[in-house]
Amino acid sequence: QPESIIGGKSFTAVAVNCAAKAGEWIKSKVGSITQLDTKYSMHDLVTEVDKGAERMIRNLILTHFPTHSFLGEEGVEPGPEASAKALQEMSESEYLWIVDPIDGTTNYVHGFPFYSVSIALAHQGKVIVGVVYDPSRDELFVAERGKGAYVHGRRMQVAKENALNKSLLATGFPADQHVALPANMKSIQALAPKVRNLRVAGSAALHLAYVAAGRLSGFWEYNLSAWDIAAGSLLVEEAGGRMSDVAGQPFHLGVRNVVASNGLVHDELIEELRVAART
Ligand code: 2AM
Ligand code: CA
Ligand code: CA
Ligand code: CA
Repeated sequence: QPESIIGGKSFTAVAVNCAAKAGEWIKSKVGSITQLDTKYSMHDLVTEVDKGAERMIRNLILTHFPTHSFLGEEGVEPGPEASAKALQEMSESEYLWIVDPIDGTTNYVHGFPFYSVSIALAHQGKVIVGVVYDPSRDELFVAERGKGAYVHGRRMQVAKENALNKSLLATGFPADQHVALPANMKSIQALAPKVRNLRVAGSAALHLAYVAAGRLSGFWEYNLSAWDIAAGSLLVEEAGGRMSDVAGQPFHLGVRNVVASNGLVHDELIEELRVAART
């Protein structure tokens, strides 16, 4: 891992430090949640650990960079358009930190060890630093724009599979039971016979990190928010992969229906999702 990627007091060093500290604290609280609330729907959980971790990260970041803006999942009004609204409000920010303190809260609450801390820094709307930390496995995924993506110092590269029938893919079950969930059930039904297998492991940020690491050839999910995907999108791009929306249009932080891949299976995946949506 080149010195520059986490050297000194750089943005990346602060992001890594926050993710490690918050992750360690989150992990120490596994099994001792005292307050479990629902937010927008019964599928939308939040604990005191989500809120405490976000506060910890926010304080650390703003201590280092008091002029920067901060967008965290637990700092906005919940709802389907929460992320779009916040991005709109913060569109003037030169430096914007985008944080999901626990991505995979449902897993966390149930002791299923697949959740992550996601921290990204965007400069004029473009992600320049992305860190995803998996406390259960102590895996730290780090990317800096133009400098590659690393897992614990080892350079990551996306998977080499060039067809869906040789690919392991992941997706997510959206919380919206009316439109997005039925739509993705159709996609799953269409894709399942065409791929080697599918996983739905419950953390979008970690799924993206796994695409970057070459453990998955692709991932798609509907109704995501900026904090789910900001850090992971840079991991994927810097590992040589491709990000887009579900129609194959260019990725940006406002995209909600996200497709990520190793690049080689991207068009095939988009085409299958398009066909599934028409049936
Ligand atoms: P979370 O754990 O931070 O809420 C799993 O499919 C993905 O969906 C996770 O990234 C999870 O993030 C997110 N998710 C869970 N509940 C959600 C909801 N009600 N609305 C939007 N995204 C949600
Ligand atoms: Ca949530
Ligand atoms: Ca999330
Ligand atoms: Ca979260």
